[in-house]
Amino acid sequence: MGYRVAIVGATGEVGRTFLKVLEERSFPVDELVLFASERSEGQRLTFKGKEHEVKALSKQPSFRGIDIALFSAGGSISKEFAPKFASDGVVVVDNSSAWRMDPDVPLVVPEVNPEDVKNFHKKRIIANPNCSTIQMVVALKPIYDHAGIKRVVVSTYQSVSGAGAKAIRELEEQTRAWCEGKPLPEPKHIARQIAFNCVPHIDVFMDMDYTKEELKMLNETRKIMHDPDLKVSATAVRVPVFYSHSESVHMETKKEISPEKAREVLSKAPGVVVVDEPSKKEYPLAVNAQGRDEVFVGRIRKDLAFEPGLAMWVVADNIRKGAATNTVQIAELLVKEGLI
Ligand code: NAP
Ligand code: 3JM
Repeated sequence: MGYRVAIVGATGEVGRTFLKVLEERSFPVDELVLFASERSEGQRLTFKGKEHEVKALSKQPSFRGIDIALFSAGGSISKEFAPKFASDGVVVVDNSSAWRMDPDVPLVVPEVNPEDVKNFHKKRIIANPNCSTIQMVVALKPIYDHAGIKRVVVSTYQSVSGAGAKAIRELEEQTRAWCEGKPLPEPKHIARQIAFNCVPHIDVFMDMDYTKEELKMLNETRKIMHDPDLKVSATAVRVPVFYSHSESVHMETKKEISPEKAREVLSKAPGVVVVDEPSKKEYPLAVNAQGRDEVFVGRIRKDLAFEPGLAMWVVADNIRKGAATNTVQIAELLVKEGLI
């Protein structure tokens, strides 16, 4: 038996990756309905060798008959349309930040808190965490279970694809202009010049001069790990990389855990690949994680500031594990648990 699956934001970076991941993982799709803005109406996208026409979301009178909808069209579309889908009987898995902190909406990373998925009945919405949070919690969970974690200090090195298709073009255009010796076009989709630069500004500034992206890493991690006391201090930085986010993660653990033991528990953890042979120049790299679904962890070592503590380097494809793959894994959980 298959499902009637809708994709909202089908023409975007994440939306197109939904199509690939659903196909690769043989998700049981009986029928596919693709939505985007009116700008994309009539565009055709291929799924399993067959073309599907994109519909304008705003022109759709009803969503009845759809079993599950995967959303990636930004927070305001999710806020407006997820409840409409839900009241038409659809289960929504949403990629935006719109619903993540709602106490009636589960926030799920299947390797970390799969049991939460079943608590979606009040709103019929399940939230997919932020890309930077997802890869961090997949790497933290095995250490948390083994030694406990008191606090985390993380700096991110986030690729431009996290800001959508237009930000990818912005890096290309600035780089091309620089190579041709021309003046760089004004930044539009990333706060400042991104070519040959690092920009410590992702999403908007909030309380205490932290960005919303940095506070997502604190609040979402606490919700996913069910630990409101866990302290997370983040600096989120956009770097001139096209795909995959990298993170430097330093943590104070509750009990001593050696780097050898951490390597062992991480090697056995679901969705994690340990790449950690510095003498052979083997450590996780953004260019190697691109197109993969796992979270890569390396540079595992004792932290020199936290006692007891650990430091590590965590890399994953932000559009796949950070967005599309995690969402499809949530849909798979719903199927496995008989919830749709
Ligand atoms: P993108 O490449 O800019 O694509 C945006 C998509 O949203 C396009 O399909 C676009 O359709 C559609 N859209 C925009 N306005 C719309 C409207 N009024 N009605 C219907 N569809 C509309 O962005 P992306 O990288 O795919 O990301 C999309 C969203 O996913 C983000 O805004 C974010 O909320 C979420 N996201 C989450 C993560 C995560 O960490 N889990 C990572 C990346 C993105 P058109 O082509 O017709 O404009
Ligand atoms: C990743 O509403 C918007 O403009 C989307 C902003 C956005 C988000 C978000 O806040 O939903 C872009 C890229 C995310 C995210 O995953 O939090």
